[in-house]
Amino acid sequence: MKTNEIMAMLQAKHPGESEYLQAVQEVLESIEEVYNQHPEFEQAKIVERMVEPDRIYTFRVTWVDDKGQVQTNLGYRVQFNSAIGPYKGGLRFHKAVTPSMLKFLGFEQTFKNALTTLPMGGGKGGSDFDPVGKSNDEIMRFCQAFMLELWHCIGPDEDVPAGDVGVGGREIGFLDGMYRKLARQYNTGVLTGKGMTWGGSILRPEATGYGALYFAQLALEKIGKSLKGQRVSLSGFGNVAWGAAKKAKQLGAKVVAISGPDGVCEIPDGITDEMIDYMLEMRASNRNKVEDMAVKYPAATKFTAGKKSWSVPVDIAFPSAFQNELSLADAKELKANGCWAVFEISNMGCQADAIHWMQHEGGMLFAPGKAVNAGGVATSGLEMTQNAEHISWTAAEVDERLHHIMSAIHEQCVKYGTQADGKVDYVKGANIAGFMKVATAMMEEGIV
Ligand code: 2IT
Repeated sequence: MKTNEIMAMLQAKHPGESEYLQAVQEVLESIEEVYNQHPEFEQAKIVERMVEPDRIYTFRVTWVDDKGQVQTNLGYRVQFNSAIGPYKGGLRFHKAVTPSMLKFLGFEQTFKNALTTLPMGGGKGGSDFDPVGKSNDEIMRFCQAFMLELWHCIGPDEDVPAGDVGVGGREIGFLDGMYRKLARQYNTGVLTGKGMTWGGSILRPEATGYGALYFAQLALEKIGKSLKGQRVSLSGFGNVAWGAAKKAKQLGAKVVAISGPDGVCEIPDGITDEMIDYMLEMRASNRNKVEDMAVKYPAATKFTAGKKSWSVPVDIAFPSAFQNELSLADAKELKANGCWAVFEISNMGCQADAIHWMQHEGGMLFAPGKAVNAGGVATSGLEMTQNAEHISWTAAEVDERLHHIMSAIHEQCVKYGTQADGKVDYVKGANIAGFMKVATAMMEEGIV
């Protein structure tokens, strides 16, 4: 396998699908050497099969807004790879959603889910529906219309969606309510991220952020450091940043910046529990403005329009909003201001040249989303287990399992990513470990 040959083939087949091509290129570069040590992979054309989704559903979603106007959006479900289990992955509602975006996310999800140690394949879905400025009723009507099509494509042993950007507990509620109505299945693990009274797992809302901070703690321990006393920045103020802020604070780090599409909110003395709770209200308002935090807590914060979190001096940065949100220039600015580690919680949060620079010239510690943020989908897997057993575990039980899974993911990165100088290349480690598991399953299942 030669990465450039496969990429040329993919570019010809999928012109302009930039996020998807970027995600594939990153994985192929990491695995090329290992792949070429296995002639049986080449013979079974594992890479050629793995880079294409098994299937993609595309559907029209029509709904009526509060003014009585008819609206039409596009809906998708990308079922990427089922070699190790049912398709599993979130739904993203965002105005910029395209097939390229969902294919990149489904591809990443396949390897991430493999790392969790649980039997879950990879999938992703969503819509170009823009939740910004929508009322609660509009969100409900859209979710119901979306599920009218999606329910044909999913099932507890077939494909299990969850939340992602723009889809949180409220949206999962509306989606699940409609699924129950249509499918007449009431004990379903067909969606995860459910509410606590109807089959959800305790700690699932926090899990992506908690897992990321557990992972960071393990990576820091490996080099004789800890999170205690570190100044950290997050981006966004959604579900992921919220969970990360909670755990960062519990572990003794100081969260000094969060952000939004409108700018950055600096919090020089560190985020408080009250502010962390307020992040939830900010998200539920659908205003999508981080300035609201500065308006609510003017004495403790400073809002700067048009700036990102990466302009704020910190020790450790946690991109936790959207793909490609951290550029090469941002990486250089972070480093110049004293930052020495970046843990990506968003999927593909850093641009490829930024990652390369941080790992080489910049001499920074970097760990990729598919390892760092895997605690979210892992806890979705734990929710599926609880649903299948008709029981609910306690917070302590879920947290212990999450911690155990994050340790296992970290160990796999160390196993496959340790370099000659003893340092861990977490990009290589995560990509090779995830790839080897999926490739082994595909080999054993034959040419299908
Ligand atoms: O990117 C992700 O891993 C998620 N959005 C969570 C997926 C899930 O199925 O919990």
